[in-house]
Amino acid sequence: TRLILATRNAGKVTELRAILADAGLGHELVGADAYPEIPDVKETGVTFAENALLKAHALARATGLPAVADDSGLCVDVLNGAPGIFSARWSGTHGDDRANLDLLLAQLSDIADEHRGAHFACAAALALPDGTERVVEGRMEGTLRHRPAGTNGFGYDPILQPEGYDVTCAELTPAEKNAISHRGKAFRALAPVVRELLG
Ligand code: ITT
Ligand code: NA
Repeated sequence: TRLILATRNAGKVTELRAILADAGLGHELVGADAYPEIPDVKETGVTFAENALLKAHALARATGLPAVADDSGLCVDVLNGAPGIFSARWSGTHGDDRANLDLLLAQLSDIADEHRGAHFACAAALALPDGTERVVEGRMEGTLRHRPAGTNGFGYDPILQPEGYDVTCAELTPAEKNAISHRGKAFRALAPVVRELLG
């Protein structure tokens, strides 16, 4: 069966292909880029789960195929969970990873190491054309560096140091990141649900 990856974020697509293949999912994974005529859904939800479901349903409805979606972000303790669902557009320009990261670092410049706790969160949603839906969540706890380090990954990876590590997510290999990441945890939990519903 074909399974649509309802995301236009290239970093996510790369990670999802590896995570879902490692989880033993035999489905043909088709990126949303294969459907350029389908407009992006407005992310009007107030939680990661709501937005992930909105994205998955939009693609499933428009294509008639099952779709999985990811809504994710960085939640900073001292900012009461911001940027959160606004992570991709924190600087005002959607998807400008460098501007988003630079703004966040500037906002946290006075915050001492012991108060720089944060986590990545991911909601992984599955939607079928008939309206069936499932959603699961994953987290990765860590602390925020004062300066970016590393070139792997995407988004805020260069400033998040996972708990128990002395490197940033951008200094991990893709396999190392996927093994401990919010996205890895969420989609490894979703994989058996996909198998159960799609066969
Ligand atoms: P789609 O909606 O098309 O999937 P998007 O980038 O707009 O793409 P989100 O609204 O879920 O997706 O925003 C996710 C943002 O959170 C992303 O742009 C990064 O800034 C951040 N983020 C999420 N997961 C991350 C990760 O594993 N590493 C670094 N940053 C991450
Ligand atoms: Na979002």
